[in-house]
Amino acid sequence: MSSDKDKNVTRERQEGVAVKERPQTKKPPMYKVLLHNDDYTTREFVVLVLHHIFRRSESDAHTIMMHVHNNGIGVAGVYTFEVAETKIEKTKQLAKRYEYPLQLSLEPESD
Ligand code: TYC
Repeated sequence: MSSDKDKNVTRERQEGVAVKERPQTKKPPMYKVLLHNDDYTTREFVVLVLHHIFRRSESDAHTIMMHVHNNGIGVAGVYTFEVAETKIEKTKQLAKRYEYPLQLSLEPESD
């Protein structure tokens, strides 16, 4: 069986067209969504957000919320840029509706 690379080399030879030798397997850049502590947002609301928007189990949601409560900041999840932005936007809208000052931010995963 001839490999993709062999097919590409054949095409380059026959048609004079350079073709990428590797299929696009490169992983997209990933971003951490950070949750910030404050004195006004209720613990229950933060757990609700982590469970329903960030798809954490109830138990993980509670652990993450307590981590943020105790340390000032924590990771809600790691996503591609678009997914991260969408989750941040949904959370901000929900927080606004309930008049909580909950803050979130985005950070590249590798730094
Ligand atoms: N510190 C808040 C309280 O005691 C709870 C809280 C946790 C708020 C995490 C924000 O990202 C947060 N009610």
